[in-house]
Amino acid sequence: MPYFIVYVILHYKMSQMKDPKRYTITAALPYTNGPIHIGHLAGVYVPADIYARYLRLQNKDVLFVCGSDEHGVPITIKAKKEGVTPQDIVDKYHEMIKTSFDEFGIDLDYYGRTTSEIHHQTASDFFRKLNENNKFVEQTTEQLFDEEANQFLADRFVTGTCPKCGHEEAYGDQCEKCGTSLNATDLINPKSAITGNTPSLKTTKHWFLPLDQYDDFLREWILKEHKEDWKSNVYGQCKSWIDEGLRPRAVTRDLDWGIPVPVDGAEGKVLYVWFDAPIGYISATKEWAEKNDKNWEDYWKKNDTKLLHFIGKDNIVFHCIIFPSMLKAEGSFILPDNVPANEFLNLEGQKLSTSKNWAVWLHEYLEEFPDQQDVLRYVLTANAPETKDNDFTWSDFQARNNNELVAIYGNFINRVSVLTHKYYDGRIPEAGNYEEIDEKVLEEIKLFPERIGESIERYRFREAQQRLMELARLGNKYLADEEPWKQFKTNPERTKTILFVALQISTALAVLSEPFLPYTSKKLKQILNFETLAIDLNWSNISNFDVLLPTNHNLNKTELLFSKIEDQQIEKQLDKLKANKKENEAENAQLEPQKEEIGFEDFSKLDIRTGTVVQAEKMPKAKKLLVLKVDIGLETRTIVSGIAEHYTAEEILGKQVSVIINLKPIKLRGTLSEGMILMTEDKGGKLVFVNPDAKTPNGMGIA
Ligand code: B3M
Ligand code: ZN
Repeated sequence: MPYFIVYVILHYKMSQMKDPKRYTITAALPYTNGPIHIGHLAGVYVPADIYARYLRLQNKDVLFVCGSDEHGVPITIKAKKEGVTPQDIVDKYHEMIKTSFDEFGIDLDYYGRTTSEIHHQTASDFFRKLNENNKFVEQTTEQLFDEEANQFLADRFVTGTCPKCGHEEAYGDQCEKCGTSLNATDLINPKSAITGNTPSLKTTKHWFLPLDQYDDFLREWILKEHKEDWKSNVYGQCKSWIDEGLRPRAVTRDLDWGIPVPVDGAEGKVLYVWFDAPIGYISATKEWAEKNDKNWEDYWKKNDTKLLHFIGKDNIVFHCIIFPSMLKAEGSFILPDNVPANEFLNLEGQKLSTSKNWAVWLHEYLEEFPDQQDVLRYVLTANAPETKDNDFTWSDFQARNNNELVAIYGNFINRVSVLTHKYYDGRIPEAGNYEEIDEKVLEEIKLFPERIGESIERYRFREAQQRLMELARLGNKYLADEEPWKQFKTNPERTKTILFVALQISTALAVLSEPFLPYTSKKLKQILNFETLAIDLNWSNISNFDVLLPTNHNLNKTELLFSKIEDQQIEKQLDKLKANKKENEAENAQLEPQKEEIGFEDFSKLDIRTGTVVQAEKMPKAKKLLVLKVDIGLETRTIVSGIAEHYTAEEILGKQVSVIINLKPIKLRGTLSEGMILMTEDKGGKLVFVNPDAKTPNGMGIA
């Protein structure tokens, strides 16, 4: 192609994307096998929401979609464990996750689910089209098989050693330690997650997407065209995958939960979850379009649409390599313009983990901090893991709330509104002549939309929020310097001007905070009485006006935007984490191996009987010991028991217990103990009694 034509095409493409006609913004579909936590929010949903809200505030045509990812192995494993159906699991968590998004102001246009009919249809059609156009290779290969469970093992059904980094708990689809995407048969020493058995090999047929055939396309599209604009963590991962050599990837599985493979000869097979899940974005768009009288294809097939995928770093290969290759193979879709993936958020220095319950769950957060969604959004954005993994700590949460939101933003707004009410009955005063500082401040306000917007458009949300806070700082400093509360008596005219200017800053803050702090923005707009303003202020127009809030406009009554978070609230959260950790350790505690086998004669030598505690007191100077009198039917025995850290004497008085009565008595701290009470431990490590589950006479034998 002649150089100038290439230039024209490239130039055309780029200028188009600079000012796209519409935006399709997707946020990774959460797996529906558990509730969501702060890591999800920080990595994906808050940044995506900030971006979408920012665009909407400029009256852009934006579609922001997400939905529940309801297929895949983790869901079936969870269902098995709980003895319910996969559908039960996804129904439960779909509602829970959807509610969490609503509560935290993740302002989606549509939240779909991959068990929906439209999705099954869309994904099946997609597969069929690729199949008809010979975009797959069918291959019969040997796959891992669990004889006992009578099931093929792929993805999360199998763990083993990562061939690349040696991590011993890599999954059959991915090593979470080094991020490599794997095939189950790559694992060294594979083990079934269902039975723990070593799998055998069994042949089965699957459909593969020959990623190796997309090598040229991916090199051109990612490594050349997006070298400059994709985040370096995303670009780097893509580059290393491509450089390592792409291999065909199976897009079907032998499973009974998922979308049936829609071709003949594929009984008992379903689509691979990572084949159907990203198509979920398209299905959600279709469902939204149907309800809103829109054309879904505009958002997926028109070149003047900018498509963006917000995801976490473990999803990069799927969104940058596999899904685009699928879209390319299909032929009629646009490709993502950017995939702004974040790194991971840790919690108090440790990796967030659903299975280990090391997390701050969104639904639980709201129980402790009702109506404080914005505080969490703020802190997560301030610490967003944009370029590297980052840490959430409760003390940082408290400090950011108290020292930034309360002390700067809240304090500024509170002073302005309280003084306006006090001096002018809530009516905006008329400004007199501006001093230099006033003019400077009023001019500076106009710079903020672009300043903040520039960071947002580069996916630098922490920086964007810092820039927003500079506006609040500007306001706070202006008031502190001008001291209207001092001027009021001596210089009432000057006071009017100061408050007038401060009210303009407040108004800009109300508009510009919305993407970051939607609840606060709403409250502030209510205080400032936006409803009766003649103009609809938004991101693109606030710089055009010299006055945002006019003289004589009335404020509504004031309320506090933020409140201080106390030390006890933070301690409570830390205690809760510690308790979760302990519980989890107990659950995962190594069980002792079985002892040596014994004959019945050995067992029958033990004389175990029911008894009742008829007297109990603490042994003096012994932290752990209680001295009990236990009625064992035959007589009443003295038993010294090491349970004082778990029970008080009062608590165990009258309890029925199981006692070994023929153990040779031993002296403990000078008291002869004539028996032993049977006990075990609960999840939290507390000793609990092993006793008959109905009241029995004392002295009954236990065998
Ligand atoms: N459900 C993975 C995850 O939650 C996955 C994302 C799908 S996006 C199409 O990490
Ligand atoms: Zn690895």
